[in-house]
Amino acid sequence: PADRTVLLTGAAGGLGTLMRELLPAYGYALRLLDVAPVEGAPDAITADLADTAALREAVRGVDAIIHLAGISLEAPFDRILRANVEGTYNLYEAAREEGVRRIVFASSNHAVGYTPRPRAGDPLIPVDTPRRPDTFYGLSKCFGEDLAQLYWDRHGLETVSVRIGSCFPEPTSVRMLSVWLSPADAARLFHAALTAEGVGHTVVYGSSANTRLWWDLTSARALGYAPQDDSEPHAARLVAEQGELDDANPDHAHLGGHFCTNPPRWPH
Ligand code: NAI
Ligand code: 15L
Repeated sequence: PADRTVLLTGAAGGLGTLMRELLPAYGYALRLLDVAPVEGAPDAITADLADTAALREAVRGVDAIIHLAGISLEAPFDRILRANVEGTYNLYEAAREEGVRRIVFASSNHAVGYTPRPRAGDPLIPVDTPRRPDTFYGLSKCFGEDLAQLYWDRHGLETVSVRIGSCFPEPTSVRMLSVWLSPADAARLFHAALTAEGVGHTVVYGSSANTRLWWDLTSARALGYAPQDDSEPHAARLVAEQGELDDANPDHAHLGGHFCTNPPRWPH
């Protein structure tokens, strides 16, 4: 895809920074957008998702969009509404108006966060498990997935909704041993989501090939995603520090972990 220009929204964030480093190796030319300045990228577009004129210009001429921008933790409903619900709608409208063919949407495991965590011997959680958002944040990801379905059915705009687990350089908790998406696997998955044929609207979980995986990667693999990493080498250290997940601990009862009990708040 050497000639493919991709708009990366949320380029100043944690995942955006990792993808700015990793995706150019796949041949993409990245156009960057964030409401915050993007360090080391003077050409980045500084715009809020509320700015429909700026979005229209930002999406003009791109082959695809990776949509990471938004509030990534729990926040008051009005803020989630503006950034994640209206913001994602504004981006889809701009994409529709400018004829963009595909969006990769950063959904989240918190769209299904209240799903009970599988115990030993339970089947993996399928992508069509009923949505059970654990926060207003997770609810906004359910909206994004439904918006994506509408824009496919009505307008033929394709989306891969990636229910990302935890994408950080290393897993830092015992829960993350199950849900970790290594940055290198995230780049593999986004590349697969950008290049697979005929995705319509496809929902996938975004994780590495973790030994302790909780959910089913079949739909991700069907895109051509072949994860190379596994969190298990971090297990001995994390379990020694934190202990195994405890069936009596409410923080450990659901896929969403502590988002179900004491969600981390958006600091800004
Ligand atoms: P982050 O909070 O580090 O980055 C989000 C970026 O979006 C920030 O740079 C922020 O300035 C920008 N942003 C927020 N509101 C905006 C607005 N109204 N207009 C323009 N830009 C705005 O989050 P992170 O970790 O990089 O996540 C990226 C995306 O992936 C988010 O949508 C998040 O919900 C999703 N995700 C991330 C996971 C992870 O493990 N990192 C897990 C599941 C989902
Ligand atoms: C998310 O959706 C958050 O954006 C990210 O910061 C992590 O907390 C992740 O989920 C997680 O579940 O660990």
